[in-house]
Amino acid sequence: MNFKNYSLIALLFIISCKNPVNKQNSLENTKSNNPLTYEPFEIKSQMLRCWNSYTDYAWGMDVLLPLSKSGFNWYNESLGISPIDAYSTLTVMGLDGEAKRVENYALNMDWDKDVFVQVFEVNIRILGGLLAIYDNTKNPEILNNAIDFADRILPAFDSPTGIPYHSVNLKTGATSGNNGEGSGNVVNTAQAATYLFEFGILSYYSKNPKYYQVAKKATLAIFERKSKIGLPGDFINVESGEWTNDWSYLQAGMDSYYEYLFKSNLLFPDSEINDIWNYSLEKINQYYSDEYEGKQFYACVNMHNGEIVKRSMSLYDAFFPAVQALHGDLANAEKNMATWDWLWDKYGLLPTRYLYEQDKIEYANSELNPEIIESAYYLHQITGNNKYLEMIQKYWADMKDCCINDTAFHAVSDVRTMKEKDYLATYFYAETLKYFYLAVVDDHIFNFNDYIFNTEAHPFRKSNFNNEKAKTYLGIN
Ligand code: DMJ
Repeated sequence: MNFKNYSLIALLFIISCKNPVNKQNSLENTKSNNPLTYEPFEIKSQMLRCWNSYTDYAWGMDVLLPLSKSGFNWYNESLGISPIDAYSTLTVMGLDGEAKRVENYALNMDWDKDVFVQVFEVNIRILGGLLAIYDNTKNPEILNNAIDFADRILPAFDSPTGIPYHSVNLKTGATSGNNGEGSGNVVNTAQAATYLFEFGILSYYSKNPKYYQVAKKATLAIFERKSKIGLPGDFINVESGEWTNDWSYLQAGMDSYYEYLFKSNLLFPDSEINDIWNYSLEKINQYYSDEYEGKQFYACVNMHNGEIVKRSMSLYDAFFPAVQALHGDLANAEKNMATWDWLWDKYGLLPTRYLYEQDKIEYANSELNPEIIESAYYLHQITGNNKYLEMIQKYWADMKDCCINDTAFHAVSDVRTMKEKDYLATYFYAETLKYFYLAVVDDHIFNFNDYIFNTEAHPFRKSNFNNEKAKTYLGIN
């Protein structure tokens, strides 16, 4: 089938499913009017439609603004974040012409840019994306490009603690910034220590341990500063190593620190990191776990005494059932997933933050985030239970109801009113559509068991990495 036909089908599809429903205050209304089944082709045609809109209205820019039909850059100059993030989804879906265009685009990208970039964000999206291109193509110029990019963010780690500064200038290597929490050079724990996975892959492919070692130093710097009861805090000064806040949780700000303690080990076994992961998981279950009114939640606690300081959940922590399931803790994964599905059903999307003790939304926006779909996908793959596939089908139907438009999809500024927001996050290409697609494709097209995903859903084939070589290339003792 050629692309004109794809476009026609996509257009007919949009016309047939565009049926905005105001879900406010009505549980009945959370039932979608869209059919609760879909085929891989539907997601692929949506990916192509959204991709074509990006190339039509925002090509070369970081983000598509789908309502104003324009583009937006994170900084003064574009880093091409949407295409680089989209690459692995384009290849997984067999959109090879589009993927080749991104490969060429990335090859021509000159990272010598006088811009301060957020180290965490560009690591998971750009370095992760470039490594996914290399993993797929084995094009040595792409690897050189990834090395060049990584070498430009490496000066961020040159702090007294080894924890990276919030931002680094790609041209000069100057560092800057804090994230608004306290004064000085402060980062959250995820920004401090979400590097083992990408830096490990780069060390493997470049045969240069320096990247993994820098990432490991930052991770150890967080772990070694845990409290007496074994919990890290959520914000830290990268120069003094002092915690600037004493909360501890699974939510945005700490989420991917935990995710990478676990996942990096699945590609590159490192007993020291594995021990830290097992220790941390025990503390998560001991202190964050909060069975409240018959449901499994994970609360915010004080890092020093473990007491609950806030009963809240952010949509980002919906990644955790996936980690629990992959780790083999199906009992907790399934209980946790049920809670997320319950929250989804209240609104027909997840609000950014919800206070479960008060049954109240704290932040009502929702930006087409992938985590709940990711967890249902892992659980469906691992348990084979069709209820998880049905959840994913419901999430897709609901997302179409609230967020589809004539260009692509859009975020919402309030899940109670579904007020439109003119933004399409780069992870919608990298993650959200990928998980919807993978949930329904045959195993012979993509076998879940063969891959480990980075936190931005870039899949890396396990068989590409040999444990013995990894020890040498990453410098693992
Ligand atoms: C993604 O950019 C990554 O998954 C990150 O770790 C946190 N969540 C966003 C999408 O919600």
